[in-house]
Amino acid sequence: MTIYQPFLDYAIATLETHLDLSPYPIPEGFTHKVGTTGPKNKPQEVITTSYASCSSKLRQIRAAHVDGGNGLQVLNFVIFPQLNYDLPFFGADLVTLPGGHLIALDMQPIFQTSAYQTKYTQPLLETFNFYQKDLPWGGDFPEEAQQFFSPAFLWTRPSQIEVVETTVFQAFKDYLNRYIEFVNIAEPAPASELPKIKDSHLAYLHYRAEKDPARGMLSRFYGSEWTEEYIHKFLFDLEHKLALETV
Ligand code: DBV
Repeated sequence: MTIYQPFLDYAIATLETHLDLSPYPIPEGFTHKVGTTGPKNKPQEVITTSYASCSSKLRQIRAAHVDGGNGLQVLNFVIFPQLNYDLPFFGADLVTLPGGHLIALDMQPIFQTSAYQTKYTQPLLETFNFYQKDLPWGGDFPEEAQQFFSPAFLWTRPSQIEVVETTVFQAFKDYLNRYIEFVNIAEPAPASELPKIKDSHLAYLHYRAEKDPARGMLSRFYGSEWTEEYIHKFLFDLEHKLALETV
């Protein structure tokens, strides 16, 4: 069992329980990818598996789960709402490297207005403050990424794996359940808002695809051609989907 498999299992089971999910097609060659890393005399397999589904209000619910042994475990779990809802993105970036753990958990806003924060951050602040006591701020991260985060961004670098398996896991569950509550009460956005929502999704996805911190890591294991396809046609696929007009 990997560190983050319980997170993924919980997320899928909870989303299936509360939402009416449909499969989201995963392009050929992305569902399961095996590579190797490390010294020739002691190769380490790196297995990346993908999960995806969708619902009436959620365009893509997707996970990339990287299992590279004890020194490399990653779960990148992101939910992209349909373009006719003003819901935030649910973003979890859970990374274990030899140097320790990196945890990013947030509901990333599509608008940086106080009205939007009242609607989608305010209800989360009590939960955020509860966990921030045990999950101290993880320090610097790219300046250009900061525009995409909410005031409830749980960003932390725990040193003990027990903290990940308990406190971080509980925070992940609480954030996901709160997000499902937002989804259930969400109403379609007014037509006047649709162009702004689409632009915001494209800006966020363009940034994530271009600056994906995993690009170097994935390219090392699977080559840059496969990696670029994986990033642009699955992980952050809106531009590609719009080009095919199959959103
Ligand atoms: N990050 C991804 C995907 C991953 C992934 C699809 C498949 O978006 C993994 C895997 N993230 C990953 C790895 C690292 C990070 C780092 C492997 C470590 C890179 C390294 O240190 O070698 C949040 N993830 C990070 C960082 C941040 C995030 C802030 C540290 C700084 C950095 O390296 O960029 N979530 C991530 C992010 C945004 C977000 C950048 C921006 C909107 O929402």
